[in-house]
Amino acid sequence: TTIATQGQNLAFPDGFVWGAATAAYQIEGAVHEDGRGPSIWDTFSHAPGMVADGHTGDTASDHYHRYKDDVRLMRELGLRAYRFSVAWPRIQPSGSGPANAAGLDFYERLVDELLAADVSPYVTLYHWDLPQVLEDLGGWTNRDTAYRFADYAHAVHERLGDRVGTWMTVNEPWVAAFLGYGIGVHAPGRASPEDAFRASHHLLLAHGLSARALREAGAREIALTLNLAPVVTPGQLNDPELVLSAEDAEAVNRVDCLLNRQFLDPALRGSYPDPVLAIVDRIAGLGHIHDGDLDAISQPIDLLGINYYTPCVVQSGPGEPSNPVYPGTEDILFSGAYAPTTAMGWPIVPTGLSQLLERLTRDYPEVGLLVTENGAAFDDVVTGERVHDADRTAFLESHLRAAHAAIETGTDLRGYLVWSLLDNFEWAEGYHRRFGIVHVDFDTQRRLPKDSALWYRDVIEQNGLRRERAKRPTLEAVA
Ligand code: PNW
Repeated sequence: TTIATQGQNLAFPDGFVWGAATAAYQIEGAVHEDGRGPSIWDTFSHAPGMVADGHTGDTASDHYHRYKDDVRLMRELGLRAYRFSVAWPRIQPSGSGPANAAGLDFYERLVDELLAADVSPYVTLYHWDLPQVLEDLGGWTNRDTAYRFADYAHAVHERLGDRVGTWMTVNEPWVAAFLGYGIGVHAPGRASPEDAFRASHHLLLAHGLSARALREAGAREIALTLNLAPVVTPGQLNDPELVLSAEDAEAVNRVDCLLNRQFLDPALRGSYPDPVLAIVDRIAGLGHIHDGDLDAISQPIDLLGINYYTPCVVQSGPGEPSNPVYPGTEDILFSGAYAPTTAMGWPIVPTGLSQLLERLTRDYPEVGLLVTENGAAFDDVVTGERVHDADRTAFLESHLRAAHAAIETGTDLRGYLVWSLLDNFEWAEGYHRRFGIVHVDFDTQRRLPKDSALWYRDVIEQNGLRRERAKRPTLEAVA
């Protein structure tokens, strides 16, 4: 059968990078193997009450043992790139000192398997699994952690640099700092706005110091990956041209500074925006921002990685309750359900992606852009040998159309990576939230490509979207 999709045929630029993404703690399992040390996510997930139903990453999607099957799936889907993260505690079990050869061996095997399958490895160096020993010394609130991170980055590059072209330093420092240290719903589970701002700066410093080390070692392409979102009022969702009251404009700007520009400006312009400095000064003081830090943080980078899921909707007026994830916004109201949502409760707003890409192009024109994560959790149902996840396909298609619209207006978008290749450990939600385009049965570890994966395979093969889909066979499950 052919499946009709809406709208026109859309071709993407030649060489557009189609791929998918994962992260070490979310898929690997094998937490005690080959000398891996504990990370803050082992500690956090094993602490009672922190993750839904007490789920942990002990086994996860068992990718550590099944990476060959997983790479075969990637080849069958035609992925050109695979973004994965290296687990710091596999490389330095206690966060510093000589590299653990067995840990590096695993990633070397994975990279070689990817290259043999003609899939380019895109390596993230930090996707939230800080070695527990470093947390015991203060974690990201300790400036020294940034220096330890640069050493670790250097060690990974030394082994894989001849085969890996694209290096992503730190994934989503906002989430790591404000969910991990600010409100404690992520590891390490601390709830202190002051700690969050210190952690945030040190994560940026870790980015800058590691970018410098990677550059000196000859890395080809260096990126920072941020969770970014357009910040708008409820009225602007329907009418982007709406003129805001002075109070709403100030509320929008303040939240935009905390969520987006707190990271974009230091990395790409070498400065913090004034509203951020004012809030940091009031809550944490500025003593942790040393002379020279912003020079280190603003190392030239080649790519900005964008993780986009949903916009951030705010207006002036007392927050009820105020949103502690954004310290210094007690007088701002955050809104939730203004559009149909995914299983995460995140409203689906594809135009947010085109808006975001166009804004980045306007305000930070120097850096190339790559969507490093976009995707959705839905309550998938396995029916026989299929998962008919039409909702996920619609989500991905609408966001690709938005990405294409931004390209047409001049955005230098180099590629698009779906979050995620596989169903996996969704942090505080455990295994209850499925983001994969490939279904994982967590009892048997069987992989079954969902309909969205088959659709994505066609998109990649066509280098874009077509009105009609060709008739092609489904993919076999992998036991
Ligand atoms: C990202 N928020 O996390 C991560 O990079 C992935 O590891 C994760 O699985 C994916 O998105 C889906 O959640 C986020 O609360 C977690 O704004 C939380 C937020 C944003 C991103």
